[in-house]
Amino acid sequence: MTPDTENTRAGFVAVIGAPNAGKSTLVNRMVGAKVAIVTQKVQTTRFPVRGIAMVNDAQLVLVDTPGIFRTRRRLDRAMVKAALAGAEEADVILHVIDATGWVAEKLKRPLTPAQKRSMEDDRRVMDDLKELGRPAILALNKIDEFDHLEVLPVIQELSELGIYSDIFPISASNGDGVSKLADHLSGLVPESPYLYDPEQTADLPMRLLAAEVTREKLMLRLHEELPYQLMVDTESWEERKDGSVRIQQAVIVGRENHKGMVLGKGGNSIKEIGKRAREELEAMLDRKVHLFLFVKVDERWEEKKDSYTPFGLEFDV
Ligand SMILES: Nc1nc2c(ncn2[C@@H]2O[C@H](COP(=O)(O)OP(=O)(O)OP(=O)(O)O)[C@@H](O)[C@H]2O)c(=O)[nH]1
Ligand SMILES: [Mg+2]
Repeated sequence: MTPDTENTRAGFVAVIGAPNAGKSTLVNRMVGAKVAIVTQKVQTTRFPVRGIAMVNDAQLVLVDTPGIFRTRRRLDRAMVKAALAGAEEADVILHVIDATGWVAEKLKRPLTPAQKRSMEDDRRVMDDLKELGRPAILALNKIDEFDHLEVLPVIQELSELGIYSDIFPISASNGDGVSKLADHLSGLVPESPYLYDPEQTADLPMRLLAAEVTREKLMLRLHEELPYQLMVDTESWEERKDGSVRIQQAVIVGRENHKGMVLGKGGNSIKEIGKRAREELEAMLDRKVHLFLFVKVDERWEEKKDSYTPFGLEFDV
C-alpha cells in the first residue's frame, strides 16, 4: 500500500435544503474555492455541482443541489428529482437550513414571508428525511444574523425530531462553525482511496463553470422573473498562443422583449455583466480572458431536452 492511500477516507455528501438556505455558499467555503454560484435570489443552483473538499485525511465530495420546493415547471421538477436522487445515493446527507426564521419564531418575532416560505420548505425536507429513514446531519446556517445563544432552543426542538444524528450551528458566510462541521463529516465517509485528484476542487467542465459565472452576474444584475427565464451556453472555448483564452457564450432568453432587457440601453447592461464575468473568469483561470456574449431568443428553450442533459438532469419527470 502506498502512503497515499493508507488510512484515507472518501465519500459523497449530499447538500440539500430549501432555496436560499446557503448550500452553495457552504460548499464553496468548505472547498475553499468558488465551485457554485451564489445570489440572493432563490433557485440559483439549477443542477447538482460537485465540490471537492480535503479535510484531514478525507476527501469530501460535496454535492450541491438545487433548493427543494414544490413546483410545476418542468425544469424545476427535474431539479427536485435530481436533488432527492443524489441524497439517496450519498454516504452522508447534510441538510442546510436558514436558521433566522426558526430563531425568530422561538422569540415570537414576526416572520417575513420569505422566512415563512423557507420554513415550509424546511419542514418538507424533514418529512422527506423521515420517509427516507436515514439519519442526516443538520447545519443551522446564518448564525451571524443573531445572538448565538438564541439558536439553542431551535437545536433543542429539531433534535427531538429524531432525524438528525448531529446539529451544527454555522455561518457559511463568515466561516463560524464550518471547520467543526467539516471535521465531523470527514469521520463519516468510508475508508477509501481518494475519488478525485486531491488538487481538484470541482467536478464540472470548465465550459459549464464559465457559463455559470456569467449566469450569476446576470442574476445579480437583472430583476424579478427575468433571471429564471434565461440560460447561458458556452459555445466556444479557444486557447490562444499568447496564453489567453477566447470564450464565446450565448445568453438565451425566452422572449424577444427580454432580449432588450438583458442588453440594456445602448448595450450597457450586457457590457457591465460581461465585464464582471470576465474579471471573475480571469481570476479563476489566472490568465487573460476575452469574453464574447451574444443574446439569443429561443421561445422554447425550457421545453427542450438539450437544455437539461448536459447538466445530468433527468428530463422526463
Ligand atoms: N447572513 C448570512 N447570509 C448567508 C449565509 N450563507 C449564505 N448566505 C446568503 O444567502 C443567500 C443564498 O445563498 P446561496 O448559497 O445561493 O443559497 P442556496 O441554498 O445555494 O440557494 P439555491 O441555490 O437557490 O437553492 C446569498 O445571498 C448568500 O450570500 C450566512 O451564513 N449568513
Ligand atoms: Mg445554490
